[in-house]
Amino acid sequence: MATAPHAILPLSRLSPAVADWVESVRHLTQPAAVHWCEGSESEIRQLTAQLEQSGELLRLDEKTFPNCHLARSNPQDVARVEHLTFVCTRNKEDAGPNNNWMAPAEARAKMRNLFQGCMKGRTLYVVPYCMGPLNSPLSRYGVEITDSAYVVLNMYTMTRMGRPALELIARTGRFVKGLHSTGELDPNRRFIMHFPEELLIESYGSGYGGNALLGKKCHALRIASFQARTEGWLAEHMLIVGLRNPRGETHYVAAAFPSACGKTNLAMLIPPDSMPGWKVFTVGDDIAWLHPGPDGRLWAINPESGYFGVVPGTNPETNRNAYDMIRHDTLFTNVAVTADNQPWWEGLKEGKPATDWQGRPYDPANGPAAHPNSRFTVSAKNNPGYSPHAEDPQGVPISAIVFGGRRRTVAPLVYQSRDWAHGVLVGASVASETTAAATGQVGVVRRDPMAMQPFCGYNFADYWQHWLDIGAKLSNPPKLFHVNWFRRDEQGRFLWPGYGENLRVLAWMLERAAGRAGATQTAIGSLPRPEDLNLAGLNVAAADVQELLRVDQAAWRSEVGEFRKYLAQYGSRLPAKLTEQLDGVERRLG
Ligand code: SAT
Ligand code: MN
Repeated sequence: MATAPHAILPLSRLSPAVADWVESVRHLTQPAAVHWCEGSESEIRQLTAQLEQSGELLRLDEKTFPNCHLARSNPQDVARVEHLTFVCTRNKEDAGPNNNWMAPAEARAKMRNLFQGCMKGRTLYVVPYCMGPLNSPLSRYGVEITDSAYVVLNMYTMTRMGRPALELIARTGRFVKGLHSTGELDPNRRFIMHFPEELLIESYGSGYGGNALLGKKCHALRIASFQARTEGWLAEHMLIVGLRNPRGETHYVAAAFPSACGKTNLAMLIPPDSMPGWKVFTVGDDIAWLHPGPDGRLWAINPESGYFGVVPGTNPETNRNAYDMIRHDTLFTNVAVTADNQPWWEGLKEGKPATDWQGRPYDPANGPAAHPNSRFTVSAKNNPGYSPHAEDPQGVPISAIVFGGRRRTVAPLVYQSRDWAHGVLVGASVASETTAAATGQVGVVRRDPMAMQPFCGYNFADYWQHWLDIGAKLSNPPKLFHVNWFRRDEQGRFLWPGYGENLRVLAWMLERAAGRAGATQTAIGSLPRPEDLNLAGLNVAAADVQELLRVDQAAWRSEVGEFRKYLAQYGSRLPAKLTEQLDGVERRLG
């Protein structure tokens, strides 16, 4: 336990910069009380008990789900709200066509109005946090002020939160300010504003996930991506996974997929029985901060310390580790419950729902029992596959970067880019069917470059240039790939089993990175021939494998045309190198 003399200083005296800001927010929002979060277990126990008492948290069956709770959100507040999320840079062009933009002064005035007196009768919590291991030079700090104790509990799990973080802030003086109030939970009075030039986030009117846990998407992606550009690194929407092959060598892969496309499952992959000797370690499941290292390689840390994962579909077959890790010390949001008070969700093989996610008696006529975007919040330490190197201050070296989306057609199972610059084009060209992770229509294909469409804090054209610049700095860059686990046939049947079997594709990538595996050259990049993949013990028809590895020239020509139209909106800011790469693909397609 902390014994240094300063450890007994009240938190409010550790950092004058933080204290001044808290004071000005207190003045604006007029809370009944101010609570500085220590981040201790007893504090969290107390907050939990308080929320149980008020009915905001429901304790689940203690025998089968020890120390697990359920929170039900407002039914109008179940996902990120991209149409209400803004990047407020001084110049509109710096936010780019990929962001909603508002002039900073206008946004500040609007938010001031909303925040005025909004915490009357409530407690204002001050949550100092560190994104990344506490002892890492790659970590960054923030302070979230919130009036939601539920947010505090989530931040406790998702970040290194409390006194040690505030001590680091006091020492370094640099932190991201995040002001959050649940307000009235009125979708018409809801905004998530980012001021990257001021390292400031203001969020009002939602208590849900990425809208409210400001360390996550708001800080670790939108603000951090902006900061990373000026500092020469990358903040990405990527999982980080370690793969140990039967020879005992471990390589690390970072993979970018849109929300609710299986990042958590890939990060916790269980090797199929037919691939003995492989072992998989999770470093992170959602966000990677990537830094060029002194050795010319790219090194990654996971800024988070927990998982805020999609619950439905989790079962022993899809993700054994996740299934096991959420059976204790887990906070569920918007799942259903059984008659004996166990959490329940679609995809679970046992039990049946008695009460749906809104707390109503379950009736299939009302739709799924658990909300499709219901979530678990759980510490990374609960994960049986948590990497022993996940907290290494210098991060882990990345051998391959994977981009992917959810596409019924066009994109083959896997292809490798020709080089870094072509890989930037491949990443930029990601398109994916929308999911329940954000409010709006589900299942429509949209462009989602590097899976960062909702999360890049600046103009994508500048972002692609930054990617190109980072590559130029690396003497030993990771190899870049694209995957699609979600190909279907004309009847809508998935061609690839996914989950653990995805290891076959990852294994090919690592062999490629080591210069060992074969491939065939195509217009879009290198694809494995069936004989280049380890398909031993895999139950997929040869014809399906052929189809998964086919490049449909006509479909790709139209894909390139669509992508060119999309890129046109970035105008003269678009890096010439990217257009050259696209021209190259088009030429090769003939
Ligand atoms: O709600 S979150 O933004 O945290 C989850 C997600 O969309 O990936
Ligand atoms: Mn995500």
